[in-house]
Amino acid sequence: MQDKYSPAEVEKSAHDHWQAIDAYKAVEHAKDKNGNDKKKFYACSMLPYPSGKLHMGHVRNYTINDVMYRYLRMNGYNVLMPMGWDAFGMPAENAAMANNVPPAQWTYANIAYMKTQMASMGLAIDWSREMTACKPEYYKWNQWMFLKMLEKGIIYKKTGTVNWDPIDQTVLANEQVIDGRGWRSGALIEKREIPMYYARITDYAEELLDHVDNKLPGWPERVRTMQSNWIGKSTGVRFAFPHEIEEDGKLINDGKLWVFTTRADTIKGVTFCAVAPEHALATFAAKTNPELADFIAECKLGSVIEADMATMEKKGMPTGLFVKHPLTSALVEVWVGNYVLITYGDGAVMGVPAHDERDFAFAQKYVLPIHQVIDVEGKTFSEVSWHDWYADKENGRCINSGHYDGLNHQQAVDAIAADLAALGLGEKKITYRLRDWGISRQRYWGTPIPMINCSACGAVPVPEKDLPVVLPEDCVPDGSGNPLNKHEA
Ligand code: ANZ
Repeated sequence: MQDKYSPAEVEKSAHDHWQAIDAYKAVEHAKDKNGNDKKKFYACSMLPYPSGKLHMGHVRNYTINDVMYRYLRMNGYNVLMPMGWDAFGMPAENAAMANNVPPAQWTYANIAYMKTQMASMGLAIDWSREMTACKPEYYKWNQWMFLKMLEKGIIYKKTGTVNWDPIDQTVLANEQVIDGRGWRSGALIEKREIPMYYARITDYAEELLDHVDNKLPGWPERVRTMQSNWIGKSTGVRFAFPHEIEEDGKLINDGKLWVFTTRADTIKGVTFCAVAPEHALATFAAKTNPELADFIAECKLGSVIEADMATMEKKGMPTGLFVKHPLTSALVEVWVGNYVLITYGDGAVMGVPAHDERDFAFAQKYVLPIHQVIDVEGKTFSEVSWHDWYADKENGRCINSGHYDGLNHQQAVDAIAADLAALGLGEKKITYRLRDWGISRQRYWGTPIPMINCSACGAVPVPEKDLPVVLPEDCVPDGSGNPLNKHEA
């Protein structure tokens, strides 16, 4: 027994011994002393991103699982602790640019170094079960799953909006856009529509919500709330303002301007409609209105981040186009509003400035009429400043709304939805904030999408037997364009 603990000696000899006997190699059927299969336990930690060096968060994380491993093993379990590297992604591209080396080289060097650090901790890892996300033998299975999901229609292609840097000719991540400019070029960022692959996660919105509400025992309330806000279920009415706006002899969107509202009870308070800058009516009006075209272009320069859009100054311009109110047939002017998102609902809203705070700000700025249709007993309405109670669903009653007068929120929504349905112009609808997940990031250092873009027959899935589609590892991104486009092979 030594009287002083010398980690360099003691730990080294223990590690050497464990290595010599392959102490942490997991076997599939370990037996107890009676010859029965031991109970299995899979102790997989979060796999690290190979950023360069382990940090103390890693040390804590892996120590916890290491302790659990040893405890369970001493209690007769057959334990498996694998390890792996979450090795694709943008930091490797950034490091590659800074050091002028391929991301692959930087990544593999980091993995080698971090592995020596893990080894020096003596973690009970079965290194024969190591995986590295940027290696073809691993991402082959990403590609295989992609093809399976494509086959099932869970993965599909459509145009999506991205941040486009016009100088560097590249797609930027949200965090690479600083005050509307590219982090490297300083260029004003454009929103650009490009074809991308998406996973249809919105098909699972209700199931996800059910899990958040009922099947996450023990999860903190805060996490549940965040999850359900992210899914963002919204119950309302989708309806159309009919119109006769034609382009090349054809009615635009079949002569209907669709909107989604959670406040159908305020339908008689509509004093304008607002569409997103990307909406078909906006595009059409801009063709003959250069000022509007400039405004739309300016809107497209802005952020694609929803939180930014919520707080920015409300701006708009009239299109000169009119639609008809579905219940009164009154003409309603269509505006383009920078606060209307093309990606939510139908990319258009009915403007009810008396009862919606954004519409109120908009109407004040552009001197549009404000028409009160909800009254709360004991409150006095004002057209000059906004009050929270204007949107009160609990205590509000319809006024100035013809035969809906006196109804409360739910009664009015039901009656109005029924009347719109009878006209064939609307119905109750559930909308989710959750968006389908864009899985092609248009960058280099990631799993290649296993599709062949054939000039004759379009996008064709790579046959399963030809997987993996291998990513070249010798590209050095320089920040301009995608390095794969410049790769000869
Ligand atoms: C008229 C109205 C009157 C509204 C009122 C609210 C209060 P959530 O709860 O998030 O679903 N909206 C609909 N589509 C939009 C889009 N593409 N971009 C921006 N806003 C949009 O919110 C639904 C409400 O958000 C809808 O109800 C609509 O404004 C607006 F007193 O319609 B509301």
